[in-house]
Amino acid sequence: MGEYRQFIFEKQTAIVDKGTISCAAPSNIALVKYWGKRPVQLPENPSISFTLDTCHTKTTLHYQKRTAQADTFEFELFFEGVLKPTFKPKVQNFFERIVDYVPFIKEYSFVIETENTFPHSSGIASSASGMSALAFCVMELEQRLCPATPASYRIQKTSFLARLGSGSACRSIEGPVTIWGAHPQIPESSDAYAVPFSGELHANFKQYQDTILLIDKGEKQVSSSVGHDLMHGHPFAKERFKQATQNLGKLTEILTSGDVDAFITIVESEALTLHAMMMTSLPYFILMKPHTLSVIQKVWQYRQETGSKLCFTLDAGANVHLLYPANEKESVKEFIVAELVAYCQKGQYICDEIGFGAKMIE
Ligand code: 2P0
Repeated sequence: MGEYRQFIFEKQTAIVDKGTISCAAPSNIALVKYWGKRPVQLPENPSISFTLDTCHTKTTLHYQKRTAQADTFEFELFFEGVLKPTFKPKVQNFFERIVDYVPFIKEYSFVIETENTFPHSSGIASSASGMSALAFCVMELEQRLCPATPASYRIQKTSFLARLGSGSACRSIEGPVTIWGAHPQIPESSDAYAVPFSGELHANFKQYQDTILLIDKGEKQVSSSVGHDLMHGHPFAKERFKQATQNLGKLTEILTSGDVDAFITIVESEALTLHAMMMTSLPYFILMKPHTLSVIQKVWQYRQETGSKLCFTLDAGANVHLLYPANEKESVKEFIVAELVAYCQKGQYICDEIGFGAKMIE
């Protein structure tokens, strides 16, 4: 913890008994992937992502000052209106990791109400949006206890706390593009929190679209935490971490220059490399499904035939994220309906686009 003393809460200046905080925090899709970490939640390589918009978690935190001092956390958790004791260990673990930085969480009892805009167990990771939403609420409470906290500090600390909940969550606080992990060409970058991409995002990438094809909604056979762990002692790990660092450097230049073809090459290579790491882990595993590969083939064919700038990326799962410029919205939609919906479970897909991060809601 020593390194991050700047994030330890020190001076309470306001008295806060009870209240409510509601926020919405989005999911994000990595362009250069985070895969491999060291304790506690520090990435082995830097990653960069588009913040999403439609896919988000809404969380309401009701807080009430406890009457007696206690050394435990007190909270109840409702998911989509239903009390969910099974979700408690994740939040308990999160609170344990952040308590040194936000000690006041022991002084309150909480009721947490949370819901996702995307279907439950759709294979879309809810940890990024869920943990960033909860971190955002906790930081809003800190703000109420010390209203003079500068906004820049608050945003950075929110990302810092979110990371301790789930690595990729730290990239969901801001948008439209964020970078997590120290990178030699990006002086403000850090392993401890994400920072917004500071370059001028080229017009080609504004309102970039992400349509998520729900290929397989089943429970993943190998969780991301196990996958990250398998990068320890992985024969290609060292080269992979080096490659990710290089790809990130190139991608930040591409996001400014607007070279969409170069963007496609890096993004698709990153997706396949992520899954190649899984396939070459010991034990090895495959998260793609036959329909994942069918969609990839179709995307390549479509691009060759039409000159479209449509490309794909993958998360740690079978679903395919289709990325494309806003001016292709109509044509790609037609292509999806005609050629790709058949590969989606129950024909389901979600249309999203890049967004601007977590925010308070009424
Ligand atoms: C990413 N993924 O960069 C990569 C690409 C999945 C594939 O970060 O253990 O849920 O909570 O830090 O963030 C998924 O892993 O893992 C992930 P933890 P997380 O988005």
